[in-house]
Amino acid sequence: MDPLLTKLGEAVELGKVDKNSPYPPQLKGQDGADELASEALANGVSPSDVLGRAMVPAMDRVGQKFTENKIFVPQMLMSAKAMGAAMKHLKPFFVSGDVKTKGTFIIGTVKGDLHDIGKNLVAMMVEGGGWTIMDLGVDVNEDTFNRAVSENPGAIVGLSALLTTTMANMEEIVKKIKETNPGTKVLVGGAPLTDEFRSKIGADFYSPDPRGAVEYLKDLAV
Ligand code: B1M
Repeated sequence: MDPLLTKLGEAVELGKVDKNSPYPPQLKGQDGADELASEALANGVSPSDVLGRAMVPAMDRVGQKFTENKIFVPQMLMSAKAMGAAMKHLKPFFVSGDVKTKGTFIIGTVKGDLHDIGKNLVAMMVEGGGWTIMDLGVDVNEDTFNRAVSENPGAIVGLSALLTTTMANMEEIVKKIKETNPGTKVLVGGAPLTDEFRSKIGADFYSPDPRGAVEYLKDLAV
């Protein structure tokens, strides 16, 4: 693997945001995720390799260490921050400059859930697919989703959840959207979800990754 990708993976895993960040002490003065992602892209490494071979596996390692009680929430937060610093360099590659005409995609992480990295990636890729994005952020309840749908007739909705506890909240949100705005298509995703769960809660489509979301939306473009 490209040594820059190895270093980037380590920076994300250890939560080294940029060169100036003092954390973690053992990487003091060294490039962080910010510089390493920028350098890898400038050297011609593809954005999908930067994401798929360095950043996402690093977050998996973070999750694994958290499960094993080797790290705790503050370290996870630093890794998320480092991931965000690297992601900002990827955005221009995933988002085209095309006029956005395909419709509006409303996306949010459901109530109770603060994980936004996967949601942001989906938003970025869907935007790159030519959609106007309305990002409602994290911890979004059914009323906020509903208001956004009512104000944007015909919009498609995307719900993200990363916790087994918060994925249960999707059911209520889907129900409310479908009751108030019948015919609205709702797409769901996030690590703990399955298509069986999607079917149980009455959502229209489940995608395990941003690519599947983009493909699904292609068929719904106005
Ligand atoms: Co949290 N966390 N976390 N966390 N965290 C997980 C999810 C966990 C699996 C870690 C673990 O135990 N191994 C675990 C969940 C266990 C479970 O429920 N099964 C967990 C836990 C327990 C918690 C807390 C409860 C910890 C605590 O406080 N004791 C707490 C909950 C806070 C809350 O939300 N209320 C918590 C907090 C946090 C931080 C805030 C510290 C931080 C999030 C920061 C942020 O997002 N800004 C954090 C992090 C970083 C993680 C891990 C390490 C990484 C998540 C991530 O960003 N992955 C995570 C472990 C892991 O995932 N391996 C973990 C990278 C991202 C690209 O992948 O988000 O899966 P992902 O998105 C993917 C797909 O899922 C999909 O596409 C994306 C790209 O491929 N996708 C969609 C996502 N949304 C989609 C929507 C779609 C379609 C596809 O359509 C609409």
